[in-house]
Amino acid sequence: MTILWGSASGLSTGTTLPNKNPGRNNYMGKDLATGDFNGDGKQDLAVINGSKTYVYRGPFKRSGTTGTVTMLDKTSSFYSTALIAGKVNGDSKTDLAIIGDVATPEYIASDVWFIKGGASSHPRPSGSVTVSRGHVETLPDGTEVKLGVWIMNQKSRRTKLSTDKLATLAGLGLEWATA
Ligand SMILES: [Ca+2]
Repeated sequence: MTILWGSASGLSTGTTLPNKNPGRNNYMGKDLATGDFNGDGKQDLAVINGSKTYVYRGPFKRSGTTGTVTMLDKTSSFYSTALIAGKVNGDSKTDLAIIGDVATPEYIASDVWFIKGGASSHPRPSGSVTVSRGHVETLPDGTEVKLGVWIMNQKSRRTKLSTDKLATLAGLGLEWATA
């Protein structure tokens, strides 16, 4: 992935970012989102590389050096597919939603991680949202996800969900997933 530098005459020379997840089918840059995730005044970059999301913290130098790079989604059964950045809560930091697929031996489902911006861009899912039973979420590519029904289904079979999955759902504020 290459950063092209803006200049008075438009985009000029580029700098290639270090690939933290090299592999034949990993496709660094499948999706990306920018913002100041840690609130230090420097723009950061969230990038999907393979099935994992990485945050490259600014500042970015023409030599190719960046701030700290962190892999956010460390859950092996979560596969990042899209990123959306925006300021969701009232602080000055950019927050990040990671959309992805969760794969278990029984099924594949869509999932979203909401990650609040912060000093460490803490990698665990956090925050909460109320979703009505009939809610349908439309993704950027037009795909419709029946999120309300999905959550009801998870709740009804909560005794069969993996510990990882329950922890993720509990972290998103779904109290029935708390042990
Ligand atoms: Ca920053």
